[in-house]
Amino acid sequence: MKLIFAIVQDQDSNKVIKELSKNNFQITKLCSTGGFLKSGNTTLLVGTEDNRLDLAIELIKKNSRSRKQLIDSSMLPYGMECALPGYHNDLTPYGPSLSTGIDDLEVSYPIEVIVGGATIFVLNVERFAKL
Ligand code: 2BA
Repeated sequence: MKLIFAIVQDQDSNKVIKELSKNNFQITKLCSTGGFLKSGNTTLLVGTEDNRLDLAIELIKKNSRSRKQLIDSSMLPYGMECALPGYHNDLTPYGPSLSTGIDDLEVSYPIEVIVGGATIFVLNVERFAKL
């Protein structure tokens, strides 16, 4: 038996749950928060027999979309924007901070992040019981 942890966007969660349920998967829905964007997402726990694992993953994949999200650079830890894919200095003409000689003036700008489809982890289940 396997346990799937599927992290999906809140907007997709109802559709994913509906399709999994239609196919007789049992699901536990948890409200979760992404560590990077610090915004809500949904984590689904799905316990399944090994021979139905691929079907579950296919249904999760089919019903999860990736989306662009804009975040403010000031929300990132200092220097983190350089690690983002697509980061170029010319997008940020003043850099993350501008030295004024008096105080450091923070200049913030929008950063585009692509979130999802779904992030999944599959674990082997040692024991499953309903007591
Ligand atoms: P968040 O941590 O809020 O991340 C949202 C999106 O931000 C990620 O989308 C990714 O595109 C970007 N991102 C995250 N960390 C980054 C970093 N250090 N540098 C640059 N960009 C970064 P997804 O990869 O689709 O992940 C969506 C959500 O799935 C994540 O939300 C997190 O809750 C979960 N997740 C993804 N990978 C995970 C992992 N290895 N372990 C645990 N949770 C994970």
